[in-house]
Amino acid sequence: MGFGIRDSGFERRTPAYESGRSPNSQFQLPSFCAILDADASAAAGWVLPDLADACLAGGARFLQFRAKHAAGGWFLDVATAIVLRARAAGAVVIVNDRADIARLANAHGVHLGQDDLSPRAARAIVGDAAVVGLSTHTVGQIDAALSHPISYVAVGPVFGTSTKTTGYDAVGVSRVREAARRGRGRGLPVVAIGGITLDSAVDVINAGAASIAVIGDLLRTGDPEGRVRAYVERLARMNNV
Ligand code: 3NM
Repeated sequence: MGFGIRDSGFERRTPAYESGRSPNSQFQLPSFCAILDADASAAAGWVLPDLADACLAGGARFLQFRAKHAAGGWFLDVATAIVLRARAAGAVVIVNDRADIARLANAHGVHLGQDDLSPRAARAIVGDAAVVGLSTHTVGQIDAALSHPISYVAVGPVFGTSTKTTGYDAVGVSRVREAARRGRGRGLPVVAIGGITLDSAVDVINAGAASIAVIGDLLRTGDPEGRVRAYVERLARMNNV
């Protein structure tokens, strides 16, 4: 399936980043990433596996599970439930921050923030074949990210967001364009995040993002399945024109 990751889990092989290749550089990221955020889901009255089902039914093939305030046992149980659903649907699922949970839940990889484990340390846990993404907010962080063993660089917040206190002003689509330009030379795709809505999705992809990641706008209408379908169809139309 996508990302060249074996269903049996993370395999230890000679790390690509030690041989100078960019890990997972052949990967084609799905253009839409549904982030299943534990706090936002609970506030909207959703149980996470049900929300995963809704997003998958709507056509999402790239999920991220994020639970900033969760206890480890609960986090692993829910991650495992989400991974089972995602794999059955042929979707990629990554875990925010926790490389240990990603590995134990048999997820495809991990999304890291600037203060989380370094990409190299996370890879020691999830393996060379896994997806490892890194959040960035400044041009300096984007440049530094290019030398890490990562699969994609995330850039945000593109627009104002009330979902996360990032400590950064909105960076705008111009920063997405800049990140895409810098990442291109390394074959590193850009995932854009922060305040993205159905109305702005096309502009963000047009600025060079390979993928957009969304939390709040999925939950806003009360119909995440329909909302995901609208994103997937709108982005698919871009490829057909
Ligand atoms: N990370 P929404 S912005 C989780 O800039 C996250 O790195 C960001 O939620 C970053 O789609 C953000 O509701 C919140 O704005 C994304």
